[in-house]
Amino acid sequence: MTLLEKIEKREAVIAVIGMGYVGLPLAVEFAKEGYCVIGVDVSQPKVDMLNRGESYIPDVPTELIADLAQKGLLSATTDYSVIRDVDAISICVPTPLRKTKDPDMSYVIAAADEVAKYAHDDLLVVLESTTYPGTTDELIIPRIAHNGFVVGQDVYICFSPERIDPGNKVYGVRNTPKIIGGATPNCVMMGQALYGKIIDTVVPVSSTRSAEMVKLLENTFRSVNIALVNEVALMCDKLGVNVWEVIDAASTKPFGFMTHYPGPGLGGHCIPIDPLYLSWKMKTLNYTARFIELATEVNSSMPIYVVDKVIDALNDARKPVNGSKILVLGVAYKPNIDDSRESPAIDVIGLLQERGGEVTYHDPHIESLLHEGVDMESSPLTKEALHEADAVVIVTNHAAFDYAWIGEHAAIVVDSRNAMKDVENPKARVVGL
Ligand code: SAJ
Repeated sequence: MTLLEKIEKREAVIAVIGMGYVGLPLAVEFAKEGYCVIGVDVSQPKVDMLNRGESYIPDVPTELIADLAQKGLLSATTDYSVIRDVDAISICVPTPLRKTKDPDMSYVIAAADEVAKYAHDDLLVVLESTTYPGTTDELIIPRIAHNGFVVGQDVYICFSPERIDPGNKVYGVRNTPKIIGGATPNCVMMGQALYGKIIDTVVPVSSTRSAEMVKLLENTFRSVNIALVNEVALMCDKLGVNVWEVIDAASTKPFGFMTHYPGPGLGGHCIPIDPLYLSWKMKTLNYTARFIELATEVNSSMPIYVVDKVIDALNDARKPVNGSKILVLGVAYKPNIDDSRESPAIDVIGLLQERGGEVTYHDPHIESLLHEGVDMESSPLTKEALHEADAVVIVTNHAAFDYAWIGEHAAIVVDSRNAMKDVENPKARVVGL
């Protein structure tokens, strides 16, 4: 049976490499469609949890994993040799930055080397990891083709950017349109045939580079627009104008405007990082991606801007930061999720501690925070804790917080998310951005 026939008959065996917040939802979607899916991950604990029918990704219910595992449609392993017997592979490994802010392609290269080891005729390989234009052509194809396979004839290679939005209750794998670019027209056809079985809308583009660039445009667009409103917040502060009112009013324009909000900075493993993959690639072509560099500069300056607001608010109360008790509310990188990677809260906490602040935090979704220089446990959010705090800083506006209650019991609230907007006449002094 050809690969296309196996795909059509749902008899293709699929491997998903990297069972994180991108790979697991994708694997589950294929398994729900009736394909036999093998998750390949370097983490033995993750592999064991999946094989026990347990989920470790909040957006993927354990009951679903248990059901699919019990039906034999979903299993996991650390052993790449399973690739010998699979028909299609989606690579969903991390693409972080090194300390030098250069792309760290080690995970992609390691996965590609393993795939190349076990590659065989009639195999589809799709890279999903967000990366710079040229990655698939330069790092994936040479490794897979190294075995003498003809790309587009013996093996099929595509790039299809992931578009997972953690915590999004409306858009998931199936109803988020998926871009796919192939090394050859035959590759796109094969990629579309497979992804079209689990995703309502699959959008082909003319090359893998184009598909890689689509994703970077999406996330650079977001980073630059967030930087714009962050700078507008700084301008409004100097003008004595309420930036949130300005944005809400501008948002009434039914065309030609897209709402973004200022905040304490950019978190997550996508928006702060992906644009730097593009600017790095452009540097190798002797081009400076000016918007990306400026947006990075503005967004990176927001944590200190928030800390300055705290310092000024304490100063108005004749309290030095040094020795003051400061309670940070919300350390996840965005509301209602349990992920603190690259969270601006880490910078805010570090900057306050450097100035002698006695900082504690509370986040209902994050029990402990262990990042460069910050090693803390979430402290209980009680009336007493609010009374004892010289200042409370809202960094992440989780829905779980009772903002009226916070305004009732805190002395000072520095609100970097306009979370207190609906609280009428709070006892606390509320300071916005
Ligand atoms: N943020 C702002 N102001 C805004 C929007 C976001 O300050 O107006 C901040 C958030 O607080 C967060 C960071 O930016 O710290 C990133 O926010 P995000 O909503 O982009 O969150 P991510 O990184 O989990 O998800 C994004 C996806 N989000 C949306 O499209 C809504 C999307 O850009 C990508 O699909 C995804 O990253 C990815 O994996 O690339």
